[in-house]
Amino acid sequence: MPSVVNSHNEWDPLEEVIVGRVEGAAVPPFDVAVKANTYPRYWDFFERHGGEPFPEELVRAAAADLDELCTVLKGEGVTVRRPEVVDWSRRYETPDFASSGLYGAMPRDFMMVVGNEIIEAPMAWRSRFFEYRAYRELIKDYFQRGARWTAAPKPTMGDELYDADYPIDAVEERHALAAEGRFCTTEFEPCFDAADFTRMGRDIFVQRSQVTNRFGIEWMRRHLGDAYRLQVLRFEDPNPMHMDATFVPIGPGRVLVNPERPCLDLELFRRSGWEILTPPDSLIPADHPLYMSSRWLSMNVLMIDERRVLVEKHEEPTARMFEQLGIRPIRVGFRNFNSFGGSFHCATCDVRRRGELETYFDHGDPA
Ligand code: DAV
Repeated sequence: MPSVVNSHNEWDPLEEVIVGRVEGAAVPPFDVAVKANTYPRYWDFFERHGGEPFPEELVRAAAADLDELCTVLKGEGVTVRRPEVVDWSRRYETPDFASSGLYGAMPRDFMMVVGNEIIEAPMAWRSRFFEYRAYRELIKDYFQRGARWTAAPKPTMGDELYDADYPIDAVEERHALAAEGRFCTTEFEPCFDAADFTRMGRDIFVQRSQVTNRFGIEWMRRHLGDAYRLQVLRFEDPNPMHMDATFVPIGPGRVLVNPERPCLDLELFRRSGWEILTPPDSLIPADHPLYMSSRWLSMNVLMIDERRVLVEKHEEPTARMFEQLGIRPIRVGFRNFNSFGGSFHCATCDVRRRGELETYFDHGDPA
């Protein structure tokens, strides 16, 4: 009997998926880590509204986008599950810090499925410390039906996890710091968001980012053990947070690479005969609110299988690229949701894809 939780890569036929919920979303209190990953244009908004619920009309419109996504997924034969609705504006205090929450809109950030195991990420933003609360009912159910369940070590998220000298206001300086591997999180304790990882069978890739430190990567490496190779990829990106608008596999042997964030470690992909594709620029209008992401959400796609992909309905150049690759784009309106910092890949976590653990790379190992 195949496990109820089974996913080894980003493209096998999708059978069951968790789609996030934006109801109850709150503006995160504006601290170092939030500032390091948001754009100056919105700093005033965070300063004023940190801790408050997100404006109701934005939430309502984004929730409608998610409902439409669920309808489309069901129409494609996929089972859809949803997390709990939580009031994320509630304040909390631990022995190490005080904050309020963010949302349960991005299951991709919080959980990672590797084979039949669900791994809960420790996260790095204080506003995301309790994000697991939205997913516990779902994960308990998957566990009861046979899945393995691991929660990575909970960080304290005390002051030591954040670099007090990180040049928060000097956005230009971040390029040089990123090249040195320095970001706003320190190596005090492991931290990571699940979206900094991408799964391609026995090979799993990760980036050091503002929210994923080397300690967290090393935890994952040892946890995964010998059956997997976890490899760090480097990008020219001053502000990395999550790999899924930077480096996005769309099938065995094909990966989209963000042209503004060149990958410095493509050798394995080249040697293994992978096609390295440059996606077209996004058509998100310059004045469209994007509180927590860049405009590259156009490449944050979800593969339903190797021949079907979800594409935002205004992103015609992206849809055409997929058509030329022989992949049918399924167009869904998602602009309102985009304002919360993600698109289809962020908003979902594939719990079950029909397929087995395979190797897609030539490691040049002796026969
Ligand atoms: O700004 O390109 C998008 C992904 C966030 N979960 C960006 C990152």
